[in-house]
Amino acid sequence: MTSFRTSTRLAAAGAGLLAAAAGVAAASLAAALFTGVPAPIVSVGNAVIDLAPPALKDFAVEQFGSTDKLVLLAAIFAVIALAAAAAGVIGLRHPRVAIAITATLGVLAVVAAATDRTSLGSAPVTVLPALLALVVSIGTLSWLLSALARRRHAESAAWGEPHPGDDVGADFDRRRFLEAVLATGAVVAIGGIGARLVGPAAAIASRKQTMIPAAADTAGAVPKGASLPVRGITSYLTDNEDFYRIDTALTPPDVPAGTWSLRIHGAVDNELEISFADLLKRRLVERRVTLTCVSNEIGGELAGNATWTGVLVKDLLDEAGVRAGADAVLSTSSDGFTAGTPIDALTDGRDAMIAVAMNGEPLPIEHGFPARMVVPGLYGYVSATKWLTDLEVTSFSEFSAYWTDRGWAAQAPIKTASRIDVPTSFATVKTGTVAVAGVAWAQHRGISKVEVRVDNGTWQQARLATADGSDTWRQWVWQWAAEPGTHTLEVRATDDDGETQTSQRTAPRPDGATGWHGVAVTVV
Ligand SMILES: Nc1nc2c(c(=O)[nH]1)N[C@H]1C(S)=C(S)[C@@H](COP(=O)(O)O)O[C@H]1N2
Ligand SMILES: [Mo]
Repeated sequence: MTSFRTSTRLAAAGAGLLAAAAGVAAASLAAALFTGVPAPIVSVGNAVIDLAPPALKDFAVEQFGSTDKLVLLAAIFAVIALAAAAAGVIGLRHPRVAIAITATLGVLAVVAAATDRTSLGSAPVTVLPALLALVVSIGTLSWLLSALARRRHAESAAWGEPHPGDDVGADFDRRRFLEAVLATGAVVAIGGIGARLVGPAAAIASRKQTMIPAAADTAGAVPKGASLPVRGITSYLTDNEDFYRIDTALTPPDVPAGTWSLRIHGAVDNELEISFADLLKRRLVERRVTLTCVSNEIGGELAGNATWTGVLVKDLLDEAGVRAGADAVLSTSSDGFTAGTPIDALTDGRDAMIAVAMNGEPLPIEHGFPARMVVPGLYGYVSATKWLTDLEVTSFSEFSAYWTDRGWAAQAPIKTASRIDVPTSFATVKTGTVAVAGVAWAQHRGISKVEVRVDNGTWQQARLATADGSDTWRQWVWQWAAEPGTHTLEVRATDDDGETQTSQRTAPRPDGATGWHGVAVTVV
């Protein structure tokens, strides 16, 4: 039995890592060169997202919120790195096993690419980058391993078979191996940087050229008094950069406006196919609407308030002529995500729209460029389809949508919620008057009252900021005469129907969390 020096084993592990990196980088660059084709590593991520048990997904969203995708990608990279390094070390003795491990990773990538719901490429183009990854990583690994092995064999031949315990790899051809490493490193760098530079290139370029005409029906100015002058309170309007992001697309689909169209079909009299230019010619309305994710925990941050510009869904449905009997619209994204929305919510006079702008700019790519739905009063997963391409007028009994397939309710109006922004949990504040403040929302019903209590005492009414319609959140503030000690502060809101938030704590699944938000603070 021969053994290898640690340095040889490290070199072999490095060879494995490098070979995998070369495959991933080359494939990412190849994918970036085609519009709408995800990198294989992204397809693997999308497969994990779709296959993961709902409980794991809930956990990921709860723990990592809008950064869940980075965490997932990091985890996938870590798994590949471990397998690749192991393949390198095993390859010192068993090159065929090393190739088999690498091939297995490659085949998984090919399968993930072939079944990626987010891919917009034709079938052969979609799997091309993954096939490239397979070929490049196997080729590179064989090459690097042979560079490691060559000198060894040369020496064995010169000095005869190694004796048990000999360190045969001690003197592998460092120069040749180093050359191979450098050459592979160059491939990794060029591929990696190239893929970064190209990105969702078509959509980015298209977004730069997109001009959204002024809305015929504007939102008007934000009422004076809708923003309270309290330090640390959530700002009334959310900047695009700060807006929470939740979706199942590991990288946003690359959809240029020029090739985009919206199909409206199903139980309608006239099927419509509307280009982006045609959509912009219709009557544009501008509205402030607060979006909320059903996964938001009590006190959570998965809500944001923006000014949206778009075409009312009702106008488009009127144009198409909805037939009697339909009770739902199934919206589909270019990335395969689907949502089922009650027709009532789209036609009862609320400002449900196909949005093309967010806070005065074309939709950011991550928020649905070129077009998405926005429906006041419903959680995002049943209404706010991004990268929207298809509306089918149908019935709830006829389909199940992406998240209803995974244990979430088919219908999900937003539940009344309130949050204490300041003081933050476990903050230390000074004795005296302390502003306790935050936001409350009950979209499309409106907030009529917010109350705060200290240490389970009597409920005290907070001052509400000026209302800005019923579809947005509302800031509130209560001046607390804080006395030394540790205290708990709790908040509850009442909507315009007179319903007060229940104290009963429930988890987000299946249709939104309930319970009161509380913070513990120390007064000194
Ligand atoms: N295509 C697509 N649209 C989607 C989703 C998605 O996963 N894919 N997620 C929905 C959910 S769960 C929410 S809460 C909102 C979030 O919108 P935002 O990311 O712009 O905040 O988008 C909705 N639209
Ligand atoms: Mo969501």
